[in-house]
Amino acid sequence: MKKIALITGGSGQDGSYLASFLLKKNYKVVVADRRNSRSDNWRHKYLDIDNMLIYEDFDLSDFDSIFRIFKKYKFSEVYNLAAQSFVKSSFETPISTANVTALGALRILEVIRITQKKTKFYQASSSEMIGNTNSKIQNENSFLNPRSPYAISKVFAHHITKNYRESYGIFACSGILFNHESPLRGEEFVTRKITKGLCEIKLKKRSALELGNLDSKRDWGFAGDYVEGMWKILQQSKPDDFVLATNKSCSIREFINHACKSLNIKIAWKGKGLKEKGIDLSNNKTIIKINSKFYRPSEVHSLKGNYQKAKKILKWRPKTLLKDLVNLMIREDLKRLQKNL
Ligand code: NDP
Ligand code: GDR
Repeated sequence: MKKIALITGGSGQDGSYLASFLLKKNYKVVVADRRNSRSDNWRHKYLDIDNMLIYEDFDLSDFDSIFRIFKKYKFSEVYNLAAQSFVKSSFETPISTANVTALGALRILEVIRITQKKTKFYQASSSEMIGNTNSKIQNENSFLNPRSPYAISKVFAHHITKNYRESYGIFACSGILFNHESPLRGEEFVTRKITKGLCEIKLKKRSALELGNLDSKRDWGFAGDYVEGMWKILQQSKPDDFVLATNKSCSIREFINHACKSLNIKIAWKGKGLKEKGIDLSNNKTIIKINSKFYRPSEVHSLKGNYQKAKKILKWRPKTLLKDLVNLMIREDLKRLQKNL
């Protein structure tokens, strides 16, 4: 009998890589999403898996739609990846973010408790829960000081997952994942905004790119590596929570430097704060400008994850170096732009 996995948010970046990974492991994969999320299905087409998945319409804010899917299939594993996942938007839509990102996890856990207590549950927890911290490197035991409605919603989902594990014996786990990127990253997130924007500048399709705070530091890995960690978390004999990260971090400015190097653009930085500019030394043109509209009301300044527990117990490690990740994202963005995709 094939194992059946449910992926909520299966049309997003992680959901797409996870679906591809689970298909290779011979799972039957059910992708649950809002229908509009897959109108062009570009991520599944990119991975060539769009004909191999079962699609179910659902909304994480709607208990009935979750219940209906659980009545139709008996799941071995459920990966709850659906969320309003853009931190900046959560300041503008805090209530709907909490409804989906916080209560959505509880809705699924309730359905599992009522209907399929043996189903294993994975919650997509986030390093944003740790928020601002005095420690240079963070792990599963770090103090949580979330800085956005998104991060606070993830803290609720994280704790309720632990509570259902402890109260009802459900195999419920959280992966506390630090930022992970790929050519399938949404264009609103800073890495993809940078790789796509700089490729457009290189191809003379735009003159400059506007960004917000360049000083914040993130620990960036490759999404394709992280979905393997998600699966490994659910294959253990005991349910537990794990950090997946790279143990390295760099600022947004340094990420831009990597991307410029990949495109053979020589960039120099001038000015500070809102007046800072990135200048293309080949023609003296400003290619990076700062716009205060991309700043957040409260920022997470620096994150770097310690993945020792995952290394020891899951035998997981990140395989892709940041430089290779940037090169991959640039290569794919150039290809798409040249084909006008
Ligand atoms: P994406 O934003 O790419 O994917 C999230 C998916 O959730 C989208 O397909 C989205 O669909 C769907 N979704 C949003 N709201 C609802 C809803 N009400 N009902 C059903 N589906 C909904 O995120 P990622 O793939 O990058 O991340 C996956 C998960 O991991 C998220 O929960 C994120 O918060 C978390 N995470 C991500 C990290 C990262 O660096 N990528 C790090 C740590 C945690 P739509 O297109 O319609 O909005
Ligand atoms: P993050 O990712 O908030 O870490 O959440 P994002 O790429 O949005 O921001 C990273 C940092 O870049 C700064 N920044 C900008 N960000 C965006 N999006 N656009 C800009 O123009 C810009 N300029 C500077 C931000 O201020 C921030 O400091 C991601 C999401 O995937 C979450 O769902 C996930 O939980 C965390 O990673 C871990």
